[in-house]
Amino acid sequence: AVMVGTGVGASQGVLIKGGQALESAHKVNCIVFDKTGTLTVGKPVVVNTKLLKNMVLRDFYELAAATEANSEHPLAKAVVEYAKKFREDEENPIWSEARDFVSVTGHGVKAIVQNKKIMVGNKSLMLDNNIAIPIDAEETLMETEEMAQIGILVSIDGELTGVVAISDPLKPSAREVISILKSMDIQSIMVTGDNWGTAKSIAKEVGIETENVIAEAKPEQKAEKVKDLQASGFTVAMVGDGINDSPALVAADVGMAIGAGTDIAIEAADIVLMKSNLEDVITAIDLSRKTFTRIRLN
Ligand code: A99
Repeated sequence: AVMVGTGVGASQGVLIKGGQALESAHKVNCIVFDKTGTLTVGKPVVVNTKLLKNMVLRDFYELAAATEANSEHPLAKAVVEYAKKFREDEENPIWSEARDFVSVTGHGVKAIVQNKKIMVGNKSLMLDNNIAIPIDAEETLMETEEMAQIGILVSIDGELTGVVAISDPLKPSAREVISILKSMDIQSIMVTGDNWGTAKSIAKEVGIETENVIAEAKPEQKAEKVKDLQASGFTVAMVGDGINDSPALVAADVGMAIGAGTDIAIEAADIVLMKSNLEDVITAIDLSRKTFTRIRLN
């Protein structure tokens, strides 16, 4: 029956690495979810723009995207992707050359575009370059933070010109999955390395209670949380995609990795959701429940 169960799983895109994982899954009554890339898409997108100077949005994005085109940062990719919509030729989205590009790790980027000094980054990038942050920019930054977005600042020739709001959207099924798990008497918990503001706001959106959120967690702390829950009597599944989820995936009774995640997470997990669908957390538990009910009947 276990062989059948793992086979059925494989045919549904749920790779179960052995009988023990399939058996443990039917006892799971608590699931710890990583946030980024598990509950969220894991790929930030531009959701809003606030211009502080009178200028055309297309020109603003041309300067910002030409600068960001030189960076591999996920926020840079979001800006470049968004800028494409202002251009007819999608094949070649950047239409101005940037020179003297500088990347300031953890702060942002700078370059010269159309003979203008462009900077795109956070507050410290601006302050370190003696660029004043006006009150309306501060207010926009606070608003973005409240909505679990990242506000990045754009300056042109030393003047703050706009705030770009970027967010990593929830996976379309995330809210429903959490709600179905609740109806199955399975408690959901979210752990993330991100700050508390973003974490709480995403948790609210997805339907996880604030008391079941742990933010600013290091990889070892994710694993510790799993062990704490086990010590208080829960059978715990961990769902994650990143290298930093690996210790928790190993510690859990059932580690589930998102198929699109990192190889290290996939290796650490007992079950791999090959289609990267969050719904398959439920498929796996259902399958385990069916398999082990059947064994008991036989
Ligand atoms: C996040 N352009 C603009 N601002 C920048 C840039 C740039 N090229 N580089 C740095 N900054 P860092 P992190 P992350 O949506 O959260 C989903 O230490 C600024 O490690 O969480 C998300 N997501 O204000 O490199 C900018 O804290 O990446 C992400 O917040 O970033 C940034 O971000 O790894 C990634 O400097 C700050 C994948 O930069 C700190 C999925 C964006």
